[in-house]
Amino acid sequence: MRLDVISIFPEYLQPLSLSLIGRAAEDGILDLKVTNLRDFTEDKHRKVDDTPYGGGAGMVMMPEPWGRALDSVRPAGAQGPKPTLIVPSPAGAVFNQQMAYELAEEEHLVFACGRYEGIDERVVDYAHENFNVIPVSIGDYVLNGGEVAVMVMVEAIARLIPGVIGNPESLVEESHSDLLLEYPVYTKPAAWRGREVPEVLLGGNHQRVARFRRDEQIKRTAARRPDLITQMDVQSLNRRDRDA
Ligand code: 6GU
Repeated sequence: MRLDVISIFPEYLQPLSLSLIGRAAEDGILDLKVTNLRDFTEDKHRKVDDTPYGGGAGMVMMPEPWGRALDSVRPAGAQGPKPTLIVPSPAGAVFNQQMAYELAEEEHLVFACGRYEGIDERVVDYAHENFNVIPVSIGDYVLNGGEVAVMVMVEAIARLIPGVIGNPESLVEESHSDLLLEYPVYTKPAAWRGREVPEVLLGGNHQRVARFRRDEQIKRTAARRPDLITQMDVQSLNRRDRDA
């Protein structure tokens, strides 16, 4: 997968070259490139923002540097499939595991990090000519810019790409892959500070273990994330009961 990030703070994205993601880049599974938006300014001060038309607080990112930066990633009139352009914004659709799965299938993802009060809306409009544009939020709170949100999304997406994670089986049972939260886990010692590991886990009866974990998942989800229970369809619950 090719992955481009455009930002006025490329140093913010440095951690992407560490850990599993960095290894994947070294192994050639990911082609990761961070671009400095200021490299596409043409004035002495490398200016990227200006005051908003209509007034109001803060500054708006100017269209010209963004237009040139996007053209550098995908030249206007280029042939072949459009890359997906993710525009991090608190006004976007909320990112979730389903989106991570879908984006992990893409050949080329581009992230356009806004700062200040946002990017001139005409940039997003223009970008539709060369990209599949998706404004995305990572939750209902406000960040200063898209960079931290991009780190979150890239980690969630990249780990789903074959070869990025050492043990692909760990992808199967994790929270949100099926709308139920993960069951609690325990390791040795069997008793610690007066607290014991649930007896069923010590026994080795695989069917009892599976049923115990399923029940814990449901209890935990109902207590912490009742909204997920509401989203869950009866069919998948029944399937789960039958298989347990
Ligand atoms: Cl993606 N960007 C910004 N600036 N703030 C956010 C966000 C994104 N998601 C939640 N808050």
